[in-house]
Amino acid sequence: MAQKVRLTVAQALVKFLGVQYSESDGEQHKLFAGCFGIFGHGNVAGIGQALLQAELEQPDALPYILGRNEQAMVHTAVAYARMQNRLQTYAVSTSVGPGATNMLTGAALATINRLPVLLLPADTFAGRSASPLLQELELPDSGDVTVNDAFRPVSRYFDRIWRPEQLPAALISAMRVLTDPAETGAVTLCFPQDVQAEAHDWPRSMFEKRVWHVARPLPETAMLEAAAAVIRSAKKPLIVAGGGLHYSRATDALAWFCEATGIPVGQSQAGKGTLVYDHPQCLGAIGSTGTTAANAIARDADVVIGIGTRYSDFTTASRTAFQNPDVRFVNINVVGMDVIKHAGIGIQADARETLQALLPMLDGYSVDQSYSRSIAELNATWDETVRRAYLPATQRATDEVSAASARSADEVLAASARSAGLLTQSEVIGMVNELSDPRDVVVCAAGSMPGDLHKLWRTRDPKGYHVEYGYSCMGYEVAGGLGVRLACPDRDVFVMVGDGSYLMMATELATAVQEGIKIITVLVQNHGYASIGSLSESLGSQRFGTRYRYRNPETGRLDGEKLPIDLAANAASFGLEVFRASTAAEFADAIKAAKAATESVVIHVETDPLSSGPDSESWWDVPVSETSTLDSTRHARTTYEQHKATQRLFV
Ligand SMILES: Cc1ncc(C[n+]2csc(CCOP(=O)(O)OP(=O)(O)O)c2C)c(N)n1
Ligand SMILES: [Mg+2]
Repeated sequence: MAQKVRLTVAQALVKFLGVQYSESDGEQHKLFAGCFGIFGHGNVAGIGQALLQAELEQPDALPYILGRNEQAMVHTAVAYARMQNRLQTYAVSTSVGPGATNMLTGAALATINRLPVLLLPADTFAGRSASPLLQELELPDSGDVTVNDAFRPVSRYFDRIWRPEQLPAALISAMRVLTDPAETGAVTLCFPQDVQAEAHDWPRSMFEKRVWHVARPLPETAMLEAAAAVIRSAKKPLIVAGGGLHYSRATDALAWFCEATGIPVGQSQAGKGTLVYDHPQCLGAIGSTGTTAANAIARDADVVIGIGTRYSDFTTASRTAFQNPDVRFVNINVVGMDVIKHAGIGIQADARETLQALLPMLDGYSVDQSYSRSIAELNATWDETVRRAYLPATQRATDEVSAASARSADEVLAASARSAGLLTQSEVIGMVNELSDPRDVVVCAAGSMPGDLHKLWRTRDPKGYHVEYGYSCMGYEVAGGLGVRLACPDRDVFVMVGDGSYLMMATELATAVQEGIKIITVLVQNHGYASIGSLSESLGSQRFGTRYRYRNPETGRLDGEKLPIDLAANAASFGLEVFRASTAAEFADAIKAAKAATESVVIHVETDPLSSGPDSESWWDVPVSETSTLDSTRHARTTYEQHKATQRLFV
């Protein structure tokens, strides 16, 4: 057999991707479930031809899916990778210019969330025979810069295949980074249009099945001992659980560790589900959108054990969550830059391996009974808060009046009158939670829902909660939901999307219809940005520019009537079944019908934008103007300065 095989660069790329596998715990997975794409002149003849040839000759090697928006295709791939614990992803092929740069936001999202995705933007001619091309960036001072160079800071590996000979080395480097737990993120390989179509003689070995082992770096004994000594000294320890625990598949190890030691767990957005909501050591969400239980424990904790967390500002309440003057940190993470955070004792290793090695070293250690009792009490209080938040607004009002912590009856009645007829967002979340199956997945990314879901969603399965909050990107929701469902066709996927996010990118509903992929989209209409509106109000900016209203000819401002936009009709235009729910009963019926459906469904529900979820007793650092002509801003600045004074840097 000839040692060489003659193929174009694009054909070689597609053939290579089809035989890559990841391996973890002895199990192999196809690294690329397929390739998303949108064709333009930059990729239609090269990579497009190669994908066509592959579809006809080997349909399962790298199935092609046509998306509607390049950014959205990256979201879908990333959501899929997250559900598959980073062992599988998709490639995404685009044209040159705008098709390529449309992926930049997706690339940043992947890299920030540390999720693998292979981006294949086309690039302008290596040979420059016809420059400047349609959509080519021309710079007077450099000849080798294209718009694709913008991918460099948001990619964990970036390469441009100027010559066919470069391809094998570039592909090997790309696969290594995609399957490296510490380095993974967006990997970008740019393919100049002319090079894609160029033929070359490739070594046959390049197209043999290749298995990429996903490493579990082991902890060093000395660091384990140092960590064990600190934990043993702790009276009020707390674990901060991040997404790394999921990717390491360490959730069982975490449960054993907590049960043996009694150490409670607060969860970041990515770490939610690492313990199920009713596990005795689960304090739920921590930080700016946390539960009062997790935040009370965090305030006094003397040892904080961060596992697989980046300690984002939301997780640490902008570094105000931990107020014990003697607090110390132990950080377990595969990523070096996370291990050193908060001047912690760092174990740069796999979470599961580390928990398994650490547990015997803590033999005989347990938190004392009074600490366990206060954990149980705090959890019971929060559970009651959630129960009340799930109630219909009117019922909640009466319920709250009778509760010991009730505000004045007048206030409660005013609140319920204001929201008369409209469901509250907490109620909507509660109904979705109660009417979904434990293994179903809730998906969200931006707006007021991520915070409410973080606090209120009762996660009953480790993978049942999927909120993208590394980049909190409006428009992720529908596209991400598609990726989740592709990864888990046996779970229903509830995409919770605000009207703002829906308007930004609902396009992949078309892809869902095209592919017959079922997602249940709960479209929460509140006529603008409830999230940024309430943030704006709290910062003295009076909800400026956060409502979807007509420009008022009398005031010249955006304070006219509500826009008549009908998003339910818009959703129906995709060829989907749409339910309009305005009462709790209608909403419940719609969820039941959606569960029974075999195709994608949209549930349109209008909610009260002014009714917010329960308080986290926490803070988020968003600086307020130091000087202002507005009273609202001056008051907010005073409050800001009070909070700012409690920030602790731990250097
Ligand atoms: C792409 C993008 N642009 C802007 C923002 C800032 N932002 C965060 S939430 C939000 C409003 C979201 O509105 P909607 O989806 O209606 O949710 P709601 O706030 O009403 O719950 C904005 C503009 C963002 N997160 N992502
Ligand atoms: Mg909204």
